[in-house]
Amino acid sequence: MTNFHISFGPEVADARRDGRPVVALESTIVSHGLPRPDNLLVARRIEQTVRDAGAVPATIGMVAGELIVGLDDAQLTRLATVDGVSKLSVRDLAVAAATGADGATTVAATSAVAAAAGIGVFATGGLGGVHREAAQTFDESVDLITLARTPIAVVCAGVKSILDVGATLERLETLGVSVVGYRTRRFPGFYLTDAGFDLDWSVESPEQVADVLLARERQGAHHGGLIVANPLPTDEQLDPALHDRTLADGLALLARDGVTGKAVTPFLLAHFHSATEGASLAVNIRIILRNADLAARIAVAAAARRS
Ligand code: PSU
Ligand code: MN
Repeated sequence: MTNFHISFGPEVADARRDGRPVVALESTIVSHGLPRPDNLLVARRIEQTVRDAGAVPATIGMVAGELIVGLDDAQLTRLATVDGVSKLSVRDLAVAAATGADGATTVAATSAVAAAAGIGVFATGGLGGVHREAAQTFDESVDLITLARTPIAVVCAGVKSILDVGATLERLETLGVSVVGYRTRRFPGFYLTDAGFDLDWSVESPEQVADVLLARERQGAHHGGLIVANPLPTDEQLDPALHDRTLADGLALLARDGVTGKAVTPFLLAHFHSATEGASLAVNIRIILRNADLAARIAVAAAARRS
């Protein structure tokens, strides 16, 4: 009989016991966001980046119905290479566990599981958000609503530029999710350094983010997420003209092929990777590695505040 709890990888279990810094990582980018065979190599590099900055990586996912915080290399390999890995949001977790599924966790599911496991910092590429045409399709990522009620800091490069960024920022405000720019007052657009919107706050160092987390705990008045928006330097972003062309083509293909629901995000990301002949993939990888490094330094600073 399965026990349906969270299982911890040995490295993460030790770190939790000793109060050492841990960074949660998602598996949907590995199974559904990045093309094979780069996905597995990148997944390992993300973990190594977290280690190099002094924290323990906890990649979260489900293997044969077992929800794991801290996948080992064999489990990570399975989620990166096997066909039929489900994309798991929060609502899918229990069904997937009870049916013995293999699954990759989205930002929403990873945040919820990480917070349940007592992990306070999470690194990803870009959040889900409000899709263009959402007024007709109602397609808004549950990432937003989950962050409204999940106390975790998520380091990301804003939301993917394939989304309606302005509407996403409005929803984050309504939902009470804190948003700070890392050394910027402009909200980043994932592949692009600047999505064209101002932010109210910027933070200047990992220590300052740790101070925000401590203030939230002490105030006890806010129990949602904190988005730390970490833009790419302008000389590392995707060429904006190439970006705009690729996005227009991708949205047209989406309509032509009738892609809807949770297939939309993987479809558009795959379109970018093939249409830009790998340029968007290189940018995507840079984003994730930079976010993993910053998240680790925040986790280290937060652990130092606590000891
Ligand atoms: N950002 C990326 N690549 C991804 C995703 C985000 O750079 O693959 C994934 C995340 O797991 C996020 C999900 O939670 O896409 C959002 O999917 P949806 O739009 O269906 O909610
Ligand atoms: Mn959606």
